[in-house]
Amino acid sequence: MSKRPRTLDAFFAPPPAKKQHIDPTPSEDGNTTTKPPAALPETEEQPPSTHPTYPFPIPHLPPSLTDSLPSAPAASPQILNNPPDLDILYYKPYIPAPTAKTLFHHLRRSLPFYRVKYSIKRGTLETSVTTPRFTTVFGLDSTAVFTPNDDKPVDARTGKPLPAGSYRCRPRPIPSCLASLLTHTERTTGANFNFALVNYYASGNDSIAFHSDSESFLGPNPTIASITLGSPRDFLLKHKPTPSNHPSETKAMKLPLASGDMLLMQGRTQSHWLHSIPKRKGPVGGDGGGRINITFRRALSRAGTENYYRYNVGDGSGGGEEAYKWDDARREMVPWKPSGG
Ligand SMILES: O=C(O)CCC(=O)C(=O)O
Repeated sequence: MSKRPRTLDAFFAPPPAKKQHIDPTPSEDGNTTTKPPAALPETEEQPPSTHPTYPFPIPHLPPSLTDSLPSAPAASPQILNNPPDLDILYYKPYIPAPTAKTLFHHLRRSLPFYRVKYSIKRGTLETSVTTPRFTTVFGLDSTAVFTPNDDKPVDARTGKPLPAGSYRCRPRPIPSCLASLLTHTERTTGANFNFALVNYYASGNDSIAFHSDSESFLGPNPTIASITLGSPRDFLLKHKPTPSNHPSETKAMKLPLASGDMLLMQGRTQSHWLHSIPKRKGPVGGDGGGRINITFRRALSRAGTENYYRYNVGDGSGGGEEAYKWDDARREMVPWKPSGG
């Protein structure tokens, strides 16, 4: 693959091509691979993103990276479609290691995170749950849009302001540092996204339980791009139980995700498979054990917006949960206070 010196901004700048032509070619292990798209143009530095819903301004990506960077994606994806109902493109990596490292540190330092509490009812018993990782979310379902000069979303069809109370939550526009990565990922994959969900796993003790992203607000067979930055973690997959499951289908698969890797989950993956990041004992390695996961998705209705903000920022009744911000001196997320922020 050819290499030329490029900036980090250039790496994530919206590339010119509309949609990549997927050209499957066989690889040594019998799976198929696809060819990467062409190189991307350079762009100017941008000011931080601001919005009344952000607890603090969110910087744009750093203007330069001295390293030489290859064209993105850094490797052709492996197609994982051998087990029944699985349809995943595994980019290993999508972002080359030096860029992934810079991006990890930039996003960890820049984004507001939350440790959301919510309650679940099992029968008559109500249990309080604290999400076992830091989360944050930006975006808006496809029924509404943010216009450049409007703080509030407007109706996507008419462009008119939405009636008061249309959303219980307060949707946040996607800041430029994530928007450029989103646009690049859209061009790489041919998918369209309107949400960026970000998880921060501070250590091996943070996790996400087996689940599928199969909510009706994503529509049937949603396409979800999932990017890993920072420390490596195992991504487990197992087929949802069905009466006729073959034993080989119910066996969990393990993908050892490293910094810069991307999974493009599509087709029947969400309707038939569960995935998780289990807790990990002992040192996690790389970047002090911290890992960022970004998922880009497309929500089709307001229910998606309400759900994503409820579970990734907080219920919004008192303005949301307390925001956390990375503290470089303490090497941890600390509650963010406007005066000390
Ligand atoms: O951290 C990951 O790789 C998985 C995240 C995930 O499954 C989710 O956010 O729904």
